[in-house]
Amino acid sequence: MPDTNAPSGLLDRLSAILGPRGLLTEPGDIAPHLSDWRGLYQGAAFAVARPASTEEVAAVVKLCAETGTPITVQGGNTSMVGGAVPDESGRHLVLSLARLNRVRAIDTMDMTMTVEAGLVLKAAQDAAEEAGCLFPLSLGAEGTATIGGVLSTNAGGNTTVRYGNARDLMLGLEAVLPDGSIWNGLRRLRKDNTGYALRHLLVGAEGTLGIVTAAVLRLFPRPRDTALAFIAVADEEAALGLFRRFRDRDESAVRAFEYMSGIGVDLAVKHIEGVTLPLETRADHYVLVDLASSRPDAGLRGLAEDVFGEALEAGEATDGVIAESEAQAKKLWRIREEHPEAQKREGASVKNDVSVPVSKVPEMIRRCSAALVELIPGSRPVPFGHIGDGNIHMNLEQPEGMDPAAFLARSHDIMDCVNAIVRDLDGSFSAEHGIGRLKTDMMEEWRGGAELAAMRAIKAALDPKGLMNPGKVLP
Ligand code: 2HG
Ligand code: ZN
Repeated sequence: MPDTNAPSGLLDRLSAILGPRGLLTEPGDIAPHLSDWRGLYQGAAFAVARPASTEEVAAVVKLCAETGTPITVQGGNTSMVGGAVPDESGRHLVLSLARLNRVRAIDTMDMTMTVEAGLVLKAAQDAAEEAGCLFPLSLGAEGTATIGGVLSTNAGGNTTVRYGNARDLMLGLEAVLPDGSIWNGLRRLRKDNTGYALRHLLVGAEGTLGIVTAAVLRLFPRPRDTALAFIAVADEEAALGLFRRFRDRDESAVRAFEYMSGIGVDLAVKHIEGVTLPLETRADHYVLVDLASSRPDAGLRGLAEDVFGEALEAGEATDGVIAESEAQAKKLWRIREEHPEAQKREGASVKNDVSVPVSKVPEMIRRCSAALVELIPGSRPVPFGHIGDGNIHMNLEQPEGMDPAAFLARSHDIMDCVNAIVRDLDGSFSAEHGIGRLKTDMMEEWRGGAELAAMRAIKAALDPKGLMNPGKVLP
């Protein structure tokens, strides 16, 4: 085999470990692994390894450690921050976990599920459902994103308000460390205070400290009563006020509480087939309230009607609809879930995945929107997202008619503009999408000093050769 950018003889040795199905070297086969969904990066790699077992992952990593070969780890390649694509050098091996996708075990007494890293999130949800349980992590990319990816980025998504982030849904991990050793930490314990929590170090490390190969996930009782409301609200404060009303009435029932701006919904209606406004008149602000309980007699529809009525009376809500069926609930969710796709179709947009304390969300949205329009006249702020946990996608759509490339050239100004306000409000410049490649240059300013020094020390201790996902997370 020709050794392009690979160290001499490496491809043959990889091929011996992985077999013909496990190694891609043809440019056409490799291509889909080199660019990201947003189209921000176009990388290069000499091959894509597709191991089918943890032992094969370990053998590949060992060989890379021996030959000084950088590895880019890839799950479903749905990163919003270029976290899963290699750089342009062509020296990287892409290691895809796609074939490591088995459900190893489900235990409905322990309420755990042991699954491999390449299992698609939706498949994990389905497996839990088949066992009569719920795996609650839910996000737009769930049909493609994998368990290894959502853990490595500590993904949040729509249900953080109720179930926490990916980290909170994980009890144990199996991983291949940068020297090629296999760490089996697949413990399904609710209590396990035994030194440093290595599992929590790997969650959110974006593959820079090792490769997650399997995990023990927490399961929950499946919902037996649900209700979904799409409500137009007076303004950002009213959106938060409504959240408070639901939370105060029954905190455990709120499975998701999402905010959408008028323009975000307009774009979804404009660009996405089958998405329509379920209300008679357009509003500037909407929320989607998703209620669920494992109690069949929870009376959630009644609760939704009561709280909606109270909010109407108080002038917080101006209009709304409560889903009459599962099909209608799905349709209402689509208005929210199609936001990213609709923004993409409208033109160039810059994403700002930020979080602030929940109480400060209205101020953040208002200040950022005003500052962005001042920065780029005619640009269109499209804030939307997980208001119940303080994570808003403070995105900016290009002005109509502007050259997309000229708009994208301002990306860093746009992000800086939002970040300055978010910082003033004690927030974070990356809420749920991670750092990847896009935000490494923000780490010094936001996490510099003792925190970044400790991160660097950890990286140097576990991955002294710097071969695991180089160029990601750390500046
Ligand atoms: C979502 O909440 C995702 O839909 C994507 O986190 C957000 O496109 C975005 O900015
Ligand atoms: Zn999101």
